[in-house]
Amino acid sequence: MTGRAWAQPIVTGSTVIFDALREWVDEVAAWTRPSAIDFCDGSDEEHRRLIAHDVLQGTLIPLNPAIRPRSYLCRTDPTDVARVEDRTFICSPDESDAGPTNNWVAPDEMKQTMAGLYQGSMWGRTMYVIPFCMGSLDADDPKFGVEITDSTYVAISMTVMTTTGDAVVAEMVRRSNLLGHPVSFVKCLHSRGVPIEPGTEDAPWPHNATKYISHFPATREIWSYGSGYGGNALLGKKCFALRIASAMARDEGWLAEHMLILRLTSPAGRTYHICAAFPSACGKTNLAMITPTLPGWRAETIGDDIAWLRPGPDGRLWAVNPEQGFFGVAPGTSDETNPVAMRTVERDTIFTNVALTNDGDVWWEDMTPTPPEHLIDWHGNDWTPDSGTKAAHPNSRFTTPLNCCPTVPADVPPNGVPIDAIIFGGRRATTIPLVAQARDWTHGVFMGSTCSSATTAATIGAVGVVRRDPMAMLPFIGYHVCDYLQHWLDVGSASTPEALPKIFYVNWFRKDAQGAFMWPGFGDNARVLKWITQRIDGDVPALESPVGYLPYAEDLDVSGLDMPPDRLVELTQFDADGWAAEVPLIEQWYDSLSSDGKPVPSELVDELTRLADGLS
Ligand code: GTP
Ligand code: SPV
Ligand code: MN
Repeated sequence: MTGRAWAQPIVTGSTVIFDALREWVDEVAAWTRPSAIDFCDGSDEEHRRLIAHDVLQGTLIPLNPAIRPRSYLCRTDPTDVARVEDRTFICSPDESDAGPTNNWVAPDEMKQTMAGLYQGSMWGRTMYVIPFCMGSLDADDPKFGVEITDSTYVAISMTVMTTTGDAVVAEMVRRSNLLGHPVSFVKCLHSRGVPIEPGTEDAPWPHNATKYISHFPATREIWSYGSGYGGNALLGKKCFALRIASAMARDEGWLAEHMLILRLTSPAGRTYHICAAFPSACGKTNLAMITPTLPGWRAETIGDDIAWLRPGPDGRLWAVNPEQGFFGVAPGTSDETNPVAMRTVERDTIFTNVALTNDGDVWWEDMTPTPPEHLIDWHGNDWTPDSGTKAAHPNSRFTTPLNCCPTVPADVPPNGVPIDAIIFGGRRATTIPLVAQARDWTHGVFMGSTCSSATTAATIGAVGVVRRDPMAMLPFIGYHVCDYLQHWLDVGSASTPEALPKIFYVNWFRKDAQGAFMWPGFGDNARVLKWITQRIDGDVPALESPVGYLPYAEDLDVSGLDMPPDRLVELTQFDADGWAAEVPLIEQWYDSLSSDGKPVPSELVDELTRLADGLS
């Protein structure tokens, strides 16, 4: 392979940024001993070359170009299939800054351990240096990063998920010259930890049983070792855009959140911008790509996983999607549930851990009502419907550029869109109603802080266990959770109730006694969105309950739905028994959050007291 040596001049002008980069690249190369260094330019030609490399390597399998042009299947090692939360560390200088929801190791100690692991870890491999930008290059305050990785799959995926290469370096140089000093960038180091010893063959999916996903918020660095999968390895995503960015956001007065961004236009032509935070594999991509079943409503997709919300001079929160691509859950995606995603992945897509059909296409559970008679499953083995196993891994995913999605608007403003509503949610079979509106910002922050959800395959560990997941950020808050909750309150205090988004809580996942979902979900979630927009506009009354404003059943537009009235009532009403059981769990949760002299903010404790009092 002939990549470009990193030291070759890229743009003329200031060289300061290269000095900072060069020093770091040299240092990393001296530890990791790669056989070549490839400074990625972000060009299409380079993308094709890297893909060709991984096809030769056996990491990427070309799909049938007549069915899915320029698309590939990747099968990972079966033990490297999701984020590893128990191997994820927030290495703040002070342990009390990591708080009770994060693993902590002192920065020096972690760096010593990991520097040992990185010794010779890229031996025999190419080290890619990938300058990238989170957010538009034209934004007032885009955030820059450089990922060093020894994985071609990661290099390819980074060019799909972010803006990379020469254009980024040129912008870093331009801004450095304007500032008179080098722009800062997040140093993101990644190695799979599998050197190629002379005379040995490389594996299609090399990874190391020892894994570390370490963050150094004080110095804005990320060190990742051992995994090649998703959020463990594509360091612009969860590591940078949530964990490190949440620390930046705290310092700079904004919010970095695990949220989709949706633009919704009513039949009357009024446009709303909505952010929603649901835990991993709980419906963000699906809501971001919603095809409303209510006539006349139109939805556009601005982001599906991460939102950076900055207060504008008008006091409103302006949201940008810092990413350029989707890394979406495949299983459950179909023409019925998410036709927009099905159009999005028709071309230029890398599928990871899905099944392969006889004609060289992909398949996953529930993509079609009846599975094909024969497949090659995600392990590479023959599969039939009688196999009794999943053909695709439950956390199998598609990696696709934003511009493949037919509902992504062409003209998203670089500094974001003003947010009218924030929705929290999770996967709960009981208790949590279909939708509730917070009384005000503080109550909304309380709602967010109590978010709970059944765990999914997006992270290694047990599936289906209900856990608290504040703002859907439990695994992504880069500092003490109580400081994070206080920061949310502070962002509210810095604005006015009129300018702030209205806050809601939804639950698409209530189940009946037979275990079936009670709410149809997907496109029909537009019915709940309609009520939310009516509440924003003050067009519809609501019932005040201890858990916020609830819809009167007759105000939810269920026209055309086969929805028995008693089921709608059950979905929307306040469940006194359920909440009586829930409140002690929230109390326990709050008790577990106070640590290191940092209590849960008193305003939120007051909200909990108010809820408990409301029940009695
Ligand atoms: P991450 O990418 O892990 O952050 O996930 P996500 O929040 O984007 O979740 P996604 O939209 O990919 O949905 C995850 C799973 O939930 C898929 O299998 C979907 O089919 C399913 N799902 C999404 N929305 C709904 C819904 O409204 N109702 C039901 N029953 N299932 C849904
Ligand atoms: C999530 O787990 O929330 C994801 C997938 O979006 S990953 O990029 O692996 O974090
Ligand atoms: Mn996510």
